[in-house]
Amino acid sequence: MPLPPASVPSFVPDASPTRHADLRAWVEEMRDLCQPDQVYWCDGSEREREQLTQEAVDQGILIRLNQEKLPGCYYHRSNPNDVARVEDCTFICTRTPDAAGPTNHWMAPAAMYEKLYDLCRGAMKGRTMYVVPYLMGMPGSPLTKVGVELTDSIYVVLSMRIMTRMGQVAWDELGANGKFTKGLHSMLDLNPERRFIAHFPQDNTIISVGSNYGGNVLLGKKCLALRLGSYLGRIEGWMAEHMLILGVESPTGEKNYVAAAFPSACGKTNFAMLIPPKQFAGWKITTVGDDIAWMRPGPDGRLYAINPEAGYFGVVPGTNFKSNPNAMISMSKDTIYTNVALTPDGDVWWEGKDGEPPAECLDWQGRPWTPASKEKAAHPNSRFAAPMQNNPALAPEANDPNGVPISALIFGGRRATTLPLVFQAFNWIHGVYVGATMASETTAAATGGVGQVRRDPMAMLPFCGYNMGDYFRHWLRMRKLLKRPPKVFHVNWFRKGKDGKFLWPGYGENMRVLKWIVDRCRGRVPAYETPVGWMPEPEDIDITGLEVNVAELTEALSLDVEEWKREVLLQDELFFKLYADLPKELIFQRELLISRL
Ligand code: GTP
Ligand code: SPV
Ligand code: MN
Repeated sequence: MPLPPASVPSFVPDASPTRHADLRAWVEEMRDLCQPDQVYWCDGSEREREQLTQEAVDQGILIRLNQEKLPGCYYHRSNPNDVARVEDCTFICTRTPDAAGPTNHWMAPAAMYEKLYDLCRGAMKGRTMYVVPYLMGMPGSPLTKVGVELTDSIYVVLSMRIMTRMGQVAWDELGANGKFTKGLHSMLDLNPERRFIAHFPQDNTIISVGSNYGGNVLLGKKCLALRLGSYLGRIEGWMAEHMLILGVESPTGEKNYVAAAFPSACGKTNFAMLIPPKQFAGWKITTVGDDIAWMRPGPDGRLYAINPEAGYFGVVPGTNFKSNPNAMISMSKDTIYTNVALTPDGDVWWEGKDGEPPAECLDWQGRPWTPASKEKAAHPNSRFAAPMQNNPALAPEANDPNGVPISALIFGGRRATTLPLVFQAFNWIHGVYVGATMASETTAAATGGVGQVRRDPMAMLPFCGYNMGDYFRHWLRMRKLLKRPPKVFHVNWFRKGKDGKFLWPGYGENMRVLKWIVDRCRGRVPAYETPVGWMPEPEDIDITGLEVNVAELTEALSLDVEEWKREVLLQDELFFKLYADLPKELIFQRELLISRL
């Protein structure tokens, strides 16, 4: 469908591919508000992708990369003031502040609508409003949701086409009367003072203005799949979690699935695409998802998970053929790179890529860069958006509407001290306590300081769309809906020795810990009881062929009771904040831990 020329009356109802009356009325209302020159309804076709890509290149929004080295790949630089999620500008607009809870920013819905509609009034003059229909989930899954994002950013349209099942497939799923999440996005003038990511759970609506970056604007991802998703999950009896999902296949063909919640930039994509070390011949890891899990009780009483996304929006720096070959291959074609460095031959570069740095290139802001430069060439939160089909380890089950049965849920943070390499929670309630009290050092994935330890319950602190105390209660309640609940574990790949170096090599070697976890789920390995949970003896973790020696592994697994006493005190910060809403089970768990210590 060619773009209508600007002189054509801007809204042509018959151009709409849907008979959905509410949707059409809403699009018309938003067109009146934003006053774009034209409205373009996306169909998700290849032809449309080509046309929009060409237009983005013509407008300087995308740069075509070297098509011999990187077929179908494009390069984008965001505004330097707009490089990560902005938690301070993210709001949950429930009717009462209590419903959003003390860990979310809140504003009354009417006040927020007024503020944002004021900002959007006429904001798309001279621009096109793209109507982007998309699915979170696959056609036919009971968990799948339809979203429609109105946006004035071609970058968003092209990224949504990679990250979600976008286009006709969503119109088909929606039908004439289906439910859908409304999303309105305008870049405005990218002024951080006018940047808001607002969620209206009661209206199933998201409005995002003033940004053009990742989780702020790809509204299916953090806004729908996690913030509104978690809100709906509580009402509808399922869970929306910030978790990767992977399959573990043993040499005998036994298959297990695990889901793991690590905070932003703490290793989900790497773990989901892990390649086992050569000592694990015959073991295979397959990726179901790398960021988000939607889970519901299945007919057999187990917890079943789908990945609602269709692509990966992954951290680039540090990715190479040694740390994550599957990610390297995933981003070798049909990928949009954002905020990495650009070499003179139209290739991309970043800190931690294989090989030598280029003698010269342009950094993420377009400034000349050489290896002598003091600043980094790629932004620490530079990202790739790649279709999941590119991943050689993609699990075929990633398209299964029923999802996969989860044997283990794994929590993990980036912790230089205290937290051992791995431990298993005593039971579900203790597991909820372990998840609720987890913490991690902050990363470049959100604006603000980097490296400060903060509580990040279930890796959901920035993503829980309602009161965190009620969220814990929902986790506890899910136990009653499950006959065979997953076992719960905690891992820490990031513990450091006295020399300041990581004690554990991480990446593919995490297979060694994952094997212990799977064996625990199947009741095949012993564990010993400690105050914090069940733990392996060093000899239970296979370190053959590793540079790590038994002393280092023992240190990675060690528990220091004095450190743990401090840890429990640090948990108070969150518990005090949530005290009024905290389920009493968690307070009992805390008492039990203190007495064991
Ligand atoms: P989001 O996309 O922000 O949700 O991040 P993520 O959780 O998917 O994190 P990702 O796998 O992209 O890893 C983030 C950073 O952690 C990268 O710089 C990785 O190189 C590093 N990392 C990942 N796994 C490990 C590990 O096992 N050990 C160490 N030391 N670093 C790791
Ligand atoms: C995260 O920050 O957890 C991400 C990146 O996955 S973003 O999509 O920007 O939220
Ligand atoms: Mn994430």
